[in-house]
Amino acid sequence: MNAMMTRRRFLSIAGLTSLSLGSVATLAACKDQQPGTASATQAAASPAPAGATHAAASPAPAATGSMPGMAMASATSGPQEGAPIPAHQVYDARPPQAGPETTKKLVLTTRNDTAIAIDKEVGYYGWSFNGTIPGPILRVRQGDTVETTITNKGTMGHSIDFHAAQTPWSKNYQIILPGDSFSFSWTANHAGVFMYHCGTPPVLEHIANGMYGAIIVDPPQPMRPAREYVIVQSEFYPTAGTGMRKLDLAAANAGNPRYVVFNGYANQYQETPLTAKAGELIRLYVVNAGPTLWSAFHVIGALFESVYPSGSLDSPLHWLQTWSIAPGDGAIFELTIPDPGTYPFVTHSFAYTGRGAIGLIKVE
Ligand SMILES: [Cu+2]
Repeated sequence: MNAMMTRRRFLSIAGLTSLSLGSVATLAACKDQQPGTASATQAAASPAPAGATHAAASPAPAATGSMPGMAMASATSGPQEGAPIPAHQVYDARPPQAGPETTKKLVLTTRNDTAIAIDKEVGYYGWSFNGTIPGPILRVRQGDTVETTITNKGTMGHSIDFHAAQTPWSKNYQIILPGDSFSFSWTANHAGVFMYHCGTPPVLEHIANGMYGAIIVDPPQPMRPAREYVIVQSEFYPTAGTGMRKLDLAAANAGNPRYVVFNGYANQYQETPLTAKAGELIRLYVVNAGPTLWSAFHVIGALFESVYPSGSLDSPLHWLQTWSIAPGDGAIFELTIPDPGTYPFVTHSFAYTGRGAIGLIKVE
């Protein structure tokens, strides 16, 4: 691991960070959901100016032991398995709009105390950005400067990795210790939809536990008006049984999830369908957070008028039936559904479809 940051170098960067944080006057409206509350309200991450709540940087904790971020998951400590699960709130799949300002301020908080429901009987002690799984939907415009501040309110080291960014991993994606904040800027050079996630080793555990989300980068010329939704596919690997569960690390390593879900909860858009009007253009921004399985994204009863592979706007393909999205990738789907009715969206990888990866689009 000689490429990883040394503690000395990390503390050096953390020190610089705490100096720079004072200039972060206005922060994004990324509502930080508190522990114990339901998981899934979208922490609207539009870089809107309101809601400056995360400006203060906590002092760095005293250095003890070695790299907290390298610690293994706390799957055997902390809250107890079998406890009652929290109420679920439907994750709002509607993306925020990007504001007109060319400098966007994003504020993300990492946590280890995000208790969520995965279905009606099973909950999970997850880790998160801003207290929801997935984290907030972020949206900026191509060319924007994105001033990002990560505050670690967790119990171990966390980090950030924006797939939308071209920025040095060795400087900006390194481990942030509990209690610390870190700020850096990057330029959104390419439009599309991208994953963001925690990249702290073991990355499998940080993603499996919920540390991911989607960021949309709009092109300079806006895409056609459409009914837009963001769908993040991911896997959960809870231990067997009902009530609150923790990570089953063996299952995660085997790539054998109990659940494959859209936006953090099994089948949630069956009970609360996404909606559209007949003949209306629908645009789905889909990210496959994994951590391990591919998504075979498909809408039953419809074809994709356009698919933008990997979220890239340069080379759309037309009239496709199913599109494969690798873990860590995204794609934009445009479709128009001419007839009213109910149209399921699934991963067409059917060993996993029944584990929670079915939603509905209700067309009226
Ligand atoms: Cu993490």
